[in-house]
Amino acid sequence: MTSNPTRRGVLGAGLAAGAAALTGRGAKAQAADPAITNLQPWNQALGDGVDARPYGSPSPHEAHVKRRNVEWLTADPVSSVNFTPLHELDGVITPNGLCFERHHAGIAEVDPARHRLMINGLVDTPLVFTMQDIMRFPRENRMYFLECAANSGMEWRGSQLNGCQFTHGMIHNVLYTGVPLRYLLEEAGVKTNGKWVMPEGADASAMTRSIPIEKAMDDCLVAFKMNGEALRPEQGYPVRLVVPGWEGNMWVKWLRRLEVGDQPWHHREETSKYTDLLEDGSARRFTWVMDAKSVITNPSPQAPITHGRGHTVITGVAWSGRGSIPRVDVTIDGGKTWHQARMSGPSAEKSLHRFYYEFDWDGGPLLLQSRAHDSTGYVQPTKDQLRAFRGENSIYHNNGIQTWYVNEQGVAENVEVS
Ligand SMILES: Nc1nc2c(c(=O)[nH]1)N[C@H]1C(S)=C(S)[C@@H](COP(=O)(O)O)O[C@H]1N2
Ligand SMILES: [Mo]
Repeated sequence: MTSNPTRRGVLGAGLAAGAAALTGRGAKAQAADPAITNLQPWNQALGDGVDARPYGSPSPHEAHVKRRNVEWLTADPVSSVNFTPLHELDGVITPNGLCFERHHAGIAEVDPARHRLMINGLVDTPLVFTMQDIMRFPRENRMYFLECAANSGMEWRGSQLNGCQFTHGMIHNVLYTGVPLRYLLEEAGVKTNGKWVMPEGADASAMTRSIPIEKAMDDCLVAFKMNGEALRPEQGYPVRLVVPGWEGNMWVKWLRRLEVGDQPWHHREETSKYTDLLEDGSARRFTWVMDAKSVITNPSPQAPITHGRGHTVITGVAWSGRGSIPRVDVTIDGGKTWHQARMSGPSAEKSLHRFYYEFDWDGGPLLLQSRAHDSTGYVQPTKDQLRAFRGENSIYHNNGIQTWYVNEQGVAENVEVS
């Protein structure tokens, strides 16, 4: 392994003595750098006071860090999707303002005082909760990824979109505060023939999905906070369903009703779109769990290597709907040799994990890939392995290994190797 994360120079101190060790990371011997010798505007004037920014926002220098959509992907921006800028983020939490959005009828602007959550169907006592009622149940804090089943869906037939924001950005990872769905269902009393739960949204699409009662009683949350603050309107304010590890479509936003039934309902969405086509033209109707997946976020097409050869940090994210990610492998030569990446940050079930691989770039072309292993022992497949049993007609559940080609200039491109 060329990587040696313990070989650590101290930037800004002992430059002469440390020069040899530091050159690989780009630090220069002390010189007349105007960034050091000149006074900067921020050195010379008082800044804003504490009353200027009652709700803070990022530095203007970070204005390029934003959700983006792909205009040709959908007919209009109301029933559409935008993408999380994964290549601009680090750690495992997605900041609230950067969580990708997927709406079928735009963002519902709900007044929490007039919002109600109803439970009906096969229950002993149909109930109606106000937001205040919901918040009187014991709540829990849990971190989960939400991935749209269509994430990477444009890549089934070959590499298409040039950036991990677009190939993998239909995912976000949030610390939710919410009430276990089980508590609300138990309050209503599910009848013995109640086998399915249908959540319904309060937006104009009135989205519904069928969830088996076992999952509803297991780890689902009725969540009202994300990363400590109220849900954003884009993410379902004031309340959304959290269905850990399962496809994003089931995580109904602006949740207004939970119906309990004895069989799954027929939904427009799931039957027409959220169904996986197989090679022989048949469809598998229920694919709920998101299998293990990973992607290198840096370098990547929107985040080239700009520092030249020498010490280089590769990083990315990995996740699994079936558990945690104990291990990620990284290759820089298209899979000839694999290196075990370094994991850093919390390792929670059904949540994003962060990995790093540090190496000395010789300036030659690279073929970068990452491969996730989850806690069940499952290993992320190649795209060819996936196509072998799912065919090329699929759209959903593409968890194949992603390749970035990096040229001598450090420019990265979405490619496929086989
Ligand atoms: N009420 C409602 N819930 C919804 C949707 C919707 O359009 N309406 N879209 C679903 C889909 S397809 C996905 S992938 C996720 C996206 O959640 P997000 O917008 O927080 O990223 O919400 C799901 N819940
Ligand atoms: Mo979705």
